[in-house]
Amino acid sequence: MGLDFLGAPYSAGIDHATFVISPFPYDATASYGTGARFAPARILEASAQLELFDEELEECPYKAGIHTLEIPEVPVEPEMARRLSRDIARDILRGENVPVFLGGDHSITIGVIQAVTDIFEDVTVLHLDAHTDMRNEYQGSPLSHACVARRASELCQVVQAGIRSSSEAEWKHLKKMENLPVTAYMIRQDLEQATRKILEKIESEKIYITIDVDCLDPSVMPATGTPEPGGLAWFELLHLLKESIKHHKVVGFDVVELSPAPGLHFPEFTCARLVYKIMGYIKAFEGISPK
Ligand SMILES: [Mn+2]
Repeated sequence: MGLDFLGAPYSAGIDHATFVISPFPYDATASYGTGARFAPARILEASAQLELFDEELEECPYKAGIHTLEIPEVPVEPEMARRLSRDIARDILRGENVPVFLGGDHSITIGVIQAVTDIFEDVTVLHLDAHTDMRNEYQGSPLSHACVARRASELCQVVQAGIRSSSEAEWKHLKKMENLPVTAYMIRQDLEQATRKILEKIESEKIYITIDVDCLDPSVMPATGTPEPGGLAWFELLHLLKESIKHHKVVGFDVVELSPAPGLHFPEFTCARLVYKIMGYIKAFEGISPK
């Protein structure tokens, strides 16, 4: 039996969906804590506990239509996994729906962004993460989770926020490209100014949002492979997302790198809530009505 986001009674058929949830259980490239392959099922299970009404928006975002795909068998081999995430994303985008990928480690985003940039000429990736992920290759692989932003930057503009961990080589590369990130420290110092900076940097109308949950502070999100202290608070993240979504058209998004911890429920619930908040913002600001 399949798992539906929010549970079967609130799921829409694919023909009536705005959002198509694509669980993608893959973590073969994780380098430190693994277990992200278990995250999609945990997030879907937790989502059944969500309140359907969003009190901030005063509406029920699920009415935009949410369809959940079956959890696929993902090949371990990185190139095959990349192709599968690309093909799934392409099918969803061709159906004029918004893909919502649930990782999995961050490498799953590489294929998705390939599909996005194949279909949309002008799109910016908004990348929320503790890490720059700008390595050209990592542990011998150009498809590692540590290379996601680098691969994306070869295809389109990448705007990074929440960063607080980078190698010297990655930082030098970003500096040379005149594309230094909006750091977690900048966000904590002045949220409004940091938000304006992100919006100023984004050059296109369309955005794809990729959220490594380690952008959040470990006190908010302890269950992730590579936690870094000093991350975003919940409302800081929501504020950045809300303003970005208000001013741009979101063509898809993903939430990756949850690594469920036994006995600790709240991280997967937090991910489910995050996904639902983003859907709510998209529905509210883009004026999506039920199909
Ligand atoms: Mn990260």
